[in-house]
Amino acid sequence: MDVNNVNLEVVSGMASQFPTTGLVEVAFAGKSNVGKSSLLNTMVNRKALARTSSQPGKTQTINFYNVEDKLYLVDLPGYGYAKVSMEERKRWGEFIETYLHERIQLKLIVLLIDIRHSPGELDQMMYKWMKHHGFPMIVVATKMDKLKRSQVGKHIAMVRKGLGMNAEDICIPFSSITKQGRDEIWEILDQTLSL
Ligand SMILES: Nc1nc2c(ncn2[C@@H]2O[C@H](COP(=O)(O)OP(=O)(O)O)[C@@H](O)[C@H]2O)c(=O)[nH]1
Ligand SMILES: [Mg+2]
Repeated sequence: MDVNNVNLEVVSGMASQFPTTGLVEVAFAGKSNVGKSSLLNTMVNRKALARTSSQPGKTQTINFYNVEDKLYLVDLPGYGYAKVSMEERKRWGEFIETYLHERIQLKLIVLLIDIRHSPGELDQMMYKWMKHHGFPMIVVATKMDKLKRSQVGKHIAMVRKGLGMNAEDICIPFSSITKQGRDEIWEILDQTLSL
């Protein structure tokens, strides 16, 4: 898709603030600092629309980016940030769960995993939980520019195995630096959403 118009339409801290336009949605989930905001920016050809941070754990809101009045890209708060209290963690879990369960317009979840490391326990939990509930999802393995090209295949296999992905499940290597993987992800969105 050609993206010219995109804007952060809704920043929500509670479900009553979610948009009511009915546009289809694609949500980005993953550990804090895995590269969700960077992926979002790359998808819409913007440098700093979604704010990226080298300090993890900042975003606790669910942010809806309106793309061409055709869909929302939805930036979910990252999980696994050590310096949050149990109380905050619980609130985070409930908020995300509410979002995932309530949105009938949610057509695809993109789960981000850092290509350099084996998926952690929280990644595995997230993946299993989403699979269990039957959400359509793909995995994007971020920061592939940090690996030698010759290492990419091995690391994708590691991510797939770590999450217990089936052969037909999709896992795309991606870099927000080189933009590798961007077109492939858009192709999947175009197909899934019939844009
Ligand atoms: N080398 C490299 N760094 C990345 C990539 N994606 C994100 N980063 C960096 O990782 C940090 C966290 O990225 P961010 O998008 O804010 O992660 P978020 O917390 O998941 O939204 C930032 O310093 C980004 O510049 C990537 O593909 N390659
Ligand atoms: Mg972010």
